[in-house]
Amino acid sequence: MSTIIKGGTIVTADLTYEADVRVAGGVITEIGPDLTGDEVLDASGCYVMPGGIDPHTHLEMPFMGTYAAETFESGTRAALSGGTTMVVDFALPSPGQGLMDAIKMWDNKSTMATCDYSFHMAITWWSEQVFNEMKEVVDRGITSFKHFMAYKGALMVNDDEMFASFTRCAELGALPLVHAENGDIVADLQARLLAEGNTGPEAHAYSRPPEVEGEATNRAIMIADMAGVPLYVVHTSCEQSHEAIRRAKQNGKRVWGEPLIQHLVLDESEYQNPDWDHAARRVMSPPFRSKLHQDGLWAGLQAGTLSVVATDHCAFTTEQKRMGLGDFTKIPNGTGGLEDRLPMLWTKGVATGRLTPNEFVAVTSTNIAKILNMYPKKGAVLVGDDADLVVFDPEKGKTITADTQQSIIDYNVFEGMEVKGLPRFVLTRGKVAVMDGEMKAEAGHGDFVPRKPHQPVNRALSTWKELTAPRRVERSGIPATGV
Ligand code: DUC
Ligand code: ZN
Ligand code: ZN
Ligand code: ZN
Repeated sequence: MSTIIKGGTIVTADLTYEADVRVAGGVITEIGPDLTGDEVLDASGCYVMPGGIDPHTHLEMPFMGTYAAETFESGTRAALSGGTTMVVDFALPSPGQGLMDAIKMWDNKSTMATCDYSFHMAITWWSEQVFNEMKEVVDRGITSFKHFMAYKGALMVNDDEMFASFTRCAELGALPLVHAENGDIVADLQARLLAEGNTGPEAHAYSRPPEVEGEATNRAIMIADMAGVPLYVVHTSCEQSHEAIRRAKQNGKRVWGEPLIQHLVLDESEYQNPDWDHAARRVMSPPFRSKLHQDGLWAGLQAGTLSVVATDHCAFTTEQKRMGLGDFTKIPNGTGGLEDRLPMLWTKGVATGRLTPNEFVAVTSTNIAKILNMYPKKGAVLVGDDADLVVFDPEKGKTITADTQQSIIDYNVFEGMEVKGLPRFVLTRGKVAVMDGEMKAEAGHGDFVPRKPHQPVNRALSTWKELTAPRRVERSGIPATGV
């Protein structure tokens, strides 16, 4: 039994060409002209691309006194509906909890996933146990470790803990990730704003200015360089952070930045909306920025100084958001976007001429597959690879609304916006999950994707060690003291 994707234009990160694709047994078995098979999917007028990979989701995550309401089942359904065929979620131990214990919890939650998934491991506390367990985590196929530089008193790690963990990552061939915001300063600004009577959601943005992100990004880059390890900066939202990443790249450091589709499209004016619910639903960290920062993020994607577009999908219901009525610091931080990332990036990026279709594939799929060491199993259209594919119709449009979304959240931060460019078919390991717009995804179809440690060649080319390694000065005589 084989399925033929017929008459489309294949678009990968580096090639555009016309060919049919044969899919059998969950993988691509043939690419070429005039293929025939048992089932034919008409891709005429469409682009056939590697399915999107969203490397930044928080599904069913305990956070800020509640749980992200999007489940692995609804979240991956939303992903597939929008052409994303893999998510990488964060296994998050509570401080004091073992890492392997957290993996068990995430294994249980993810059994209902409709598409493939992998995990990053969050380092939320530090001890000999954590040091030792990091090796087990890597052996289990989880080779990236996330560090929160914010959320003081909860998830935040200090510089000494970060340096120890980054050094351990270097030993294990693992990749450290950072949520880069100066958590001490955020906590201070939050307290001041509250004391001055600023309790509304707009104060959330005032408590997390671009400077706290720029400072932390630069600090994390320097710490990573001293540990001799590459660095991936999640949700890069502002020019201060982008600038630090750009400078690091220019200096030969392996550092990657990840803007979110929300930051690329929505801006800080959302927090000025007189409707409390409207503003609170858009509270996330880092907050939305000004148009100037937005332009900088687009420029970074064009220049290649920013590498991946993700969502940080961490979705709460309106009722959950209302936990923060009267105190903005208690509004659960997070927004959704899994379903809309590809259509929105196409509409605002490709249709406007900012990105080429090949660049679109690079930043939504291929780059992260390479960074996370799962290329070309994921992120490519090649014979032998997983048939995670999106057949994308650039002429098909819709108005985004929560009424028709797969996500179980009662609103959508892009509500009312038009997109042009939607999946006609989506295949997850060869199985058709979206058939001409109709959702056919099956709970439990998704598999965990283990990842191998990076080869030494992928490690950071730190100049710090050679330049400042201590060299003892041999002296022949001891100078006389006193006169
Ligand atoms: N930011 C959010 O807005 N939500 C989840 C975690 C994070 O860093
Ligand atoms: Zn995060
Ligand atoms: Zn974060
Ligand atoms: Zn996140």
